[in-house]
Amino acid sequence: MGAVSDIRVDAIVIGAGFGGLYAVHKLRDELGLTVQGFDLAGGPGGTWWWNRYPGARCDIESVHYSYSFSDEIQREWEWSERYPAQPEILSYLEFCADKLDVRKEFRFNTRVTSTVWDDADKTWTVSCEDGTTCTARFVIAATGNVNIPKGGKEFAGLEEFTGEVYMSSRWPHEGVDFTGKRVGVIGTGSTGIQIIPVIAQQAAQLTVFQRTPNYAVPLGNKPVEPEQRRWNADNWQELRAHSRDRFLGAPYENPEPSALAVDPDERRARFDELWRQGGFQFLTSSYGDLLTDERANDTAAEYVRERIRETVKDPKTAELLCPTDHPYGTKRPALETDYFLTYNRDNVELVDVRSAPIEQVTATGVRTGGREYELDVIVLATGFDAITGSLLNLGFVGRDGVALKDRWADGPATYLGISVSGFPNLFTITGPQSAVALYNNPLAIEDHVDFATAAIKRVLDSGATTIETNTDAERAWGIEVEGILNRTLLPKANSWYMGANVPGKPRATYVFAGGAPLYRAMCKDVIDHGFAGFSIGDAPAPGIPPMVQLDPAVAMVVGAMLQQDMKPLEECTLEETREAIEGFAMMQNPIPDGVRVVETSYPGPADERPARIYIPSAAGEGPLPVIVYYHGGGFVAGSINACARPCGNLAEELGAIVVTPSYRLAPEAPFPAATDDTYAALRWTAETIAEHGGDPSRIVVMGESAGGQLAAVAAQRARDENGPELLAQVLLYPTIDAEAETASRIDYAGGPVISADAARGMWAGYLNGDLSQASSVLASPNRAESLAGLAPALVVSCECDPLRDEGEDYGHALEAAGVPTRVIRLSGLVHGVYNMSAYVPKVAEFNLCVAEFLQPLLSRTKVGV
Ligand code: N01
Repeated sequence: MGAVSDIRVDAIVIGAGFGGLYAVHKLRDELGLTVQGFDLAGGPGGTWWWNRYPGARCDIESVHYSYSFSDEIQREWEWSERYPAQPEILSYLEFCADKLDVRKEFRFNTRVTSTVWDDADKTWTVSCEDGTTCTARFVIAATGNVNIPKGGKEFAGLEEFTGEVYMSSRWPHEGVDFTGKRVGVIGTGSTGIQIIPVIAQQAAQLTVFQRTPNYAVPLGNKPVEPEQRRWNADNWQELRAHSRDRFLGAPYENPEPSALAVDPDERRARFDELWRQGGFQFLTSSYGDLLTDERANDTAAEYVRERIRETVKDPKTAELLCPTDHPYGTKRPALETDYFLTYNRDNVELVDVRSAPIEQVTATGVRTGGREYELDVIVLATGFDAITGSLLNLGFVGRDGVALKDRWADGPATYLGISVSGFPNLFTITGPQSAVALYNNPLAIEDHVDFATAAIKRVLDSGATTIETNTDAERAWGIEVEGILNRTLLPKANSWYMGANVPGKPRATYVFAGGAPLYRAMCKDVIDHGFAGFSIGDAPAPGIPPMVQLDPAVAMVVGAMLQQDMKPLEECTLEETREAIEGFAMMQNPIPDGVRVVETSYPGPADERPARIYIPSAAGEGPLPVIVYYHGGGFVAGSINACARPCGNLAEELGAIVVTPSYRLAPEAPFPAATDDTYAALRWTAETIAEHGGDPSRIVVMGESAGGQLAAVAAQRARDENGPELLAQVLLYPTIDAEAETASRIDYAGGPVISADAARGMWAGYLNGDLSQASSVLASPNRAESLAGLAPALVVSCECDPLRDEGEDYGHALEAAGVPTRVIRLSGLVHGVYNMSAYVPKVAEFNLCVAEFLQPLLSRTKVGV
């Protein structure tokens, strides 16, 4: 394209890597827009155009590190190695650019200097160093995350050095000949680990200046045989299936839940196997708690250290190479080919610049620790002003003249990592706070470009000119992303993930660490709720969607469920539903030591039924209050086993005896079997609990979910039939009415965790398909003629629960009827969460609410919370 000074198009795309090429294709070929692309590089390729250093190679398998949107591209391109080297990826991207015929839309060798919003015209104007300006309604910034090198600013005297200086990411196209030279490499991140073994083979002497030793696992690269190459290209769909359902966006085997739950031999065997196999699977397919539990992480970290000590002959060098100051995987995991072996070569020396930082680059070398290392060449592999650097470099100025660099002075604030309030019509592809860095990039990029083009289409279809997020959405997203990050060990390292690798850069939340499936589910929820959190034109923005309201710990549980390919409950068979509900036991804190468990039974109306009694360690100080607890499970599932751990904890935390009766489940035993059993159990408890040290005059009936409904009904039966007199009723997110038509059943129709449809299905099972039975007060306690005279009630609801409102409405109706009642809503929580105590710290608030509520009622014995 010739020199153009003033261009006007529909959309501007900045960057010609994976993101930019695909964005131009989508905008031009699917939306029919005119597009102008810019890139400082001399051609397509993005990071792979710049990073030509020897050894540069991707460490996600070639068949996974490629576009997935085009069947044609997938079939026509064959990869020659398991892990592609830079020249092959560059050729691939050139091939894609030609195939999509998008080169012609780009101006290469063009530096963008500013990108400014005109609020009157509702357009962006990009200005370039060569004088070109370009105006468009939409801008897609596809500038990548690691492309602004830190350079040599941190090394005093570098400009005095008389030898050659190279930056890994600005490597000369003609290559560098190190033969016979004394070379110094600074930096041992992913780049250093790749470049060092290659330079060592050529140079006369290689000195590696290491500040932080890095964990590295074998890459396991190998050529792909021609026949296999063809097969891979032809069968890409099979090969890549489930990629987007896995944490890293590659179809790796799911990990075992915990490194601490297996014995050391088994764990070692698993690590051995994955070590032999090579690749990211050592992290992603070993144990699911490596990035969340430091003790679990230590097992992997120590394994890597052992392998380093085994490989590196000189014990001092080996020790220096062993990382100890950050957990494994908290800096971007590196993968290596002969990296540690390289330190056994006579021409390689490792220098610790942590204990003695580089003092000065002199005319002839590097001075550190009082010694000068004479060098002919210095290679800087010191990393990047990552994630935000490339965006800030584009000189964005948004609405009201606010510069992005000022907005982000304390760290980035975004919505989904793709949008910034005050910067309308701008989409940042894999921007800060998106699944950037922890999601296989080509797929992450495709997702973002798809999101951006869907948003642009929505704007155009609606006749509006702008789409913009707002500060509420940014705040919600910021809390979510930071909360998730803080549930991981990532903040324990000074990495570029944390903004901690560049002096003066704010340490903040730059990455979404919840994995690809969770991130995708959140973005989908935004779209499904009408681009929730975005205003299109003058229309008010729909509020934050359920997935973005989640407590971060709950969000991580939901993410784990998505990775396990768990079916939604409404699609499960009865057996699958029961299995899933029993599976919740894995997510609960264990029963505290000291709680005594008595297995017993009670006479139900149809049969003798099992029951369990939990007696807290404080027992013996006099008769204790008693909680009769009914498990949840939608009347069709659940058991006294599935709720054993919550009940044990409840007993200990409240200093109360907890009785859990089993009850008959539908559909085998439909309505009213469950209420008949649970009421019988209540009466039996009142008659017999004194034998176990319980006080029959202080009985609380309590239940969770469907168990909450059974508790509410039992409280009514105790009032209306033969007692007992109750101290209180505690209803945890109860379902109250099969036919409830509440706002929460609409707003949270899709859950997460339980959907309104799943709840309806369970009710249908309980009522034997006969919804007319819902009018019975034994099914719908809210339909009682009067609620007066019932036991004081506590209703604890979860914000993100389709059944939230019916429970709260029942609480308010009790209150209106004169029953002392408290209704407490716990924000960010979901239905069923009481059974997730091991993963969701906020679950502790349930028992705190119960204790606080019961305290004044239990005047005779102190509740031991
Ligand atoms: O950069 P880094 P990178 N004095 O920031 C050291 C991608 N990538 O280019 O850890 C002394 O990770 C610094 O030390 P420390 C990938 O996402 C992918 O290696 O800060 N040392 C560290 O050792 C990767 O994560 C691939 O103490 C200094 C190193 O320089 C990202 O790019 C390959 C220093 C920088 O490591 C960046 O990797 C390559 C100083 N003043 C890269 N300043 C693949 O796909 C910095 N260091 C395989």
